[in-house]
Amino acid sequence: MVDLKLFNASPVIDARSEEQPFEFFSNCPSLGQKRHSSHIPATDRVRKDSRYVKTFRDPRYSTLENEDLVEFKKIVGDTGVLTEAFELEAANTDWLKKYFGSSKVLLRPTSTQQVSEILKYCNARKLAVVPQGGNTGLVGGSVPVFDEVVLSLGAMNKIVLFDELNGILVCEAGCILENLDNYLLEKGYMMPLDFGAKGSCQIGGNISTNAGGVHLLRYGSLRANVLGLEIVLANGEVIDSLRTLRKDNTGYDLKQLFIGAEGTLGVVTKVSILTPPRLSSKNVAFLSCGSFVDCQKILKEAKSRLGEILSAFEFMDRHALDMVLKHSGKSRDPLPASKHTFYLLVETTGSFQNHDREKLDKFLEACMENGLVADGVVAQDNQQFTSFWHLREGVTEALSKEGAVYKYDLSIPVPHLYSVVEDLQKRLGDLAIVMGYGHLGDGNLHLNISTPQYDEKILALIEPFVYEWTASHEGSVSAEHGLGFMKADAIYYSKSPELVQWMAKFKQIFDSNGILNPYKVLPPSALKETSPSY
Ligand code: FAD
Ligand code: 2HG
Ligand code: ZN
Repeated sequence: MVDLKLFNASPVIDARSEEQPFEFFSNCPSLGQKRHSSHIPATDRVRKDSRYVKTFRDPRYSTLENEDLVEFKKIVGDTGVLTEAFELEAANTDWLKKYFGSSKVLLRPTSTQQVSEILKYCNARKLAVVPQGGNTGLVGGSVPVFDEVVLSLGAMNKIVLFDELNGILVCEAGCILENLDNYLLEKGYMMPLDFGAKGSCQIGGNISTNAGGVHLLRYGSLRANVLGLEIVLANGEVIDSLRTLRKDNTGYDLKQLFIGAEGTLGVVTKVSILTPPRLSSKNVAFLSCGSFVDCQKILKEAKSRLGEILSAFEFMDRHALDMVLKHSGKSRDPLPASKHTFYLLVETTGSFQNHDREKLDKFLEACMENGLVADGVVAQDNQQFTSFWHLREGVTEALSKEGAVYKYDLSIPVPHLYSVVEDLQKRLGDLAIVMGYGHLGDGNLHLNISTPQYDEKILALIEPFVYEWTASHEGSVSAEHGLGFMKADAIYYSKSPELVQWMAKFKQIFDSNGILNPYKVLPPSALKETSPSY
């Protein structure tokens, strides 16, 4: 038996800081979301991304008029049309408080029919529209760039049915991920995806970003778990592919086009999803490790020794851990004896605790004997389980409290995955703290660069360096967060011009007036080539 230290971790839940130094408008209610922005002085509402300078409002789009509001009220009623500045502030501001729109209206439909009528009207009027879920996206995809109409799905939050035999859930797109998981808890099932924003993000947003998260390693991507979708196209047409079949090879699988389309091809209104059984035995080990090569060897050991019970394999470097420890008051270092360069969080989920624990112990024993693990601890109870997970999932929030953060979500072949962090730290020297964390089991690095404030000169040192580095190592510039507004131009680092042209053709088919989420995902130049109206 491995002699791992016990650690009495304390609970580590903290609210997102309301003390952010930049953005728009005045005070605002939360619009039903858990987190929202506080008042930020007008002088600080500087758009932090230089892409704004290069992006011009497309003159093909109409400007909102009073008659439009009258029409919208006919569709969704007075309470479904929000126009006060204080009501719009949160919807115009992204989670990072880096991207700001200036929409004058937010619509809250309560049915597919209403979404259809809204889009039909906006398409005819050429009013641009941004579909918005929980607004937790990290690439500026969920907020308007200019004055687009915000179409919020939050009021469409009903569960349609749950098939207890097969674990198939059908629900509306605005259901919050954590609420769905809590609903399934009573039924003995769980959502196949999980990540830090679960308390605010919506299943429609998850599907539209093809969100990954910490359990993709075990349960697969949303592409594998989504069985059907109901989608409203830009012209109001409803595509009903809301099937509940596990297997269905009749023709093209059209729903796949809308998974990960970031609201540019259609609005997801209903979802049918396969959910795995919730198993009773869970363990998590928090390990430290001296080198990235050793982290990889531990991953290999985990795959072969834990096999079917391995449910997460996450990593973070010391900078990332320090960031959480600094900003999350109640968090404690589980391995305080000495500092190490890397930390791993290895989770198992199974149905028989003795069996699972024995496997985990054997795995840890092997890692210790081979000198791969420097130190480690296994959670002894739920509180420790939660607090270990908070150390990993709390990094994003901690970073947002530190100051400015430049975020890159990269897929890189695992042997090279951490080299970009080291190369960038060398390049930036004392100007920034460069850190890496993420879903090592999936080859997904979250490269984050923390600086006191946003600075164009620092951005110029990071980009295009990071994108070129990633492309030269056969990686992807978006592993799981999408392209949004931030990375629309960067698509060519991961996709050939020919593939981008095919994407633009699909955009033209589904949204010929280009009203859905403009300036996102595909660069306007790519759309101009396919559509004469651009
Ligand atoms: P939004 O942010 O509102 O929208 C995201 C995109 O989807 C936008 O382009 C929007 O237009 C579109 N959209 C939203 N709803 C619909 C709809 N119904 N129909 C059509 N288009 C729609 N992401 C991961 O993949 N893995 C992680 O581990 C992860 N961890 C995170 C942790 C934190 C603390 C935070 C803040 C974010 C994290 N994210 C992660 C990013 C984000 O939470 C996900 O991208 C999430 O899926 C977005 O869901 P949302 O409902 O907030 O969508
Ligand atoms: C995570 O895995 C999220 O924690 C956020 O995808 C990553 O903050 C980030 O860069
Ligand atoms: Zn992630």
